[in-house]
Formats: sequence, C-alpha cells, structure tokens
Amino acid sequence: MAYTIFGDKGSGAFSAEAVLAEAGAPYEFHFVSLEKNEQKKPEFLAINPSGKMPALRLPEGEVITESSAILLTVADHFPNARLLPPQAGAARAQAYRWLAFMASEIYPMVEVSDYPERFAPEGAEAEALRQKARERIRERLVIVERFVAGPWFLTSGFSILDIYASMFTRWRGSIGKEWLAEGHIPKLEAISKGVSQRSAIAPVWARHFTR
Ligand SMILES: N[C@@H](CCC(=O)N[C@@H](CS)C(=O)NCC(=O)O)C(=O)O
Repeated sequence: MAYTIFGDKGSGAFSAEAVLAEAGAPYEFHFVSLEKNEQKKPEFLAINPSGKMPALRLPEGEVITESSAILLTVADHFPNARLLPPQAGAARAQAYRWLAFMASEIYPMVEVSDYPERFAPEGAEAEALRQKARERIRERLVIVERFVAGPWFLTSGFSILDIYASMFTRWRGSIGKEWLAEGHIPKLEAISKGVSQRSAIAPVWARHFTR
C-alpha cells in the first residue's frame, strides 16, 4: 500500500513528496489546484477541514496534515533513512526546535503574504499588511540563516530540516524576489541547491520548482 499526498506543485506538498522520495517510500500524488481554489472544495475539506495542503494519507488510511508533522511521521516510519539525528541527542533537540520555528513563525506569515485580504480590508490596507508579512518572513529567515551549520542545516548531516528550509526559500512571491536576489541567506540557498541535487529528490524538485 502506498502513501497518498494531496497538494499542488510548488506548495507545501513539495516537503511531503521530497521526504517520501528520500525515504524510498511508495507514494501517489493527488493533485489539488491552488489556482482553482480546490483546497476549499468539500472533497478536500473532508480530508483537511482547514483547507490547506499538504495532507498525507498513510498506507493504513490515517490522514496526517501539517507539513512538519508529515515530515516527522515519515522520518519515524523509515528509521533506516536517517532523516533525523539520533533520538534524545542535542542535534535531535535542535531539529525539533527549528522545525517548530519554521512551522510556527514562518509558515503562518506565508498565508498573510499570499492572502492579505483574509486579514485586512482589500486594497491599500491589505497591500500594506502583505509588505509587513514579507518583512517578518525575511527577518525570521535571517534568524534561521544564522543558526545553519552548513553544508546542511544541522551539524549532524542531512535531515528533514533541509527539505523544509529549502522549500521556504523557493517561495519568491511570498518573500519578495528582489530581497532574495540581494543574497541575505547564502547558507540556506546553498542548502536548497544541495537538496535539489540529491538523487532521490532531484526529479521532485524539478516538478515543483522548475517552470
Ligand atoms: N499549517 C499548515 C500550513 C499549510 C499551508 O498554509 N499551505 C498552503 C500552501 S503552501 C495552502 O494550502 N494555502 C491555501 C490557503 O490558505 O487557502 C502546514 O504546516 O502544512
């Protein structure tokens, strides 16, 4: 039985697909279009009532949402893939820390940047809010950048943190292309390059991020 990912290209579904590919797990990708707002249709709301992707159906039928929970679950299911540092060590604690930081401090700002009219009246106020959200994302990426060990996120080597962090660096519309071009996050950009070149992830990366 395979895992089933629900999501769109270039979305948080990248992280779910990349971790399954890296683990060598069998999976299917069920396409849900953000452009057509399919994440708000009853069929998808039955899978994730919050109307957000990714969602992952496990082989036993259980549905998991929240990208960070998906990454942790797949890392647990495939211990031999060593997608997390050893349990109870310092590197493992740092992995939890930064996964939680990106999921709780950065990801929610992406919604504000992409859909500011959900939080402020449409027009100038929503646009001003979008700019504020972009600033918060940038400020928080710079905090992450300071911690990154290089060549991977953690000193212990490649992990789910690299998959997660690299995904955020691709969201140019949410962050601002000009700022990204200024080179504020070179270590995170290097991680993205490394993730994009991993043999199992390269085709996934190309499908999600190459136009
Ligand atoms: N807390 C969720 C956030 C997921 C999320 O915001 N996903 C975006 C796509 S990258 C989405 O589905 N946006 C559509 C919407 O908000 O309507 C997670 O960590 O997976």
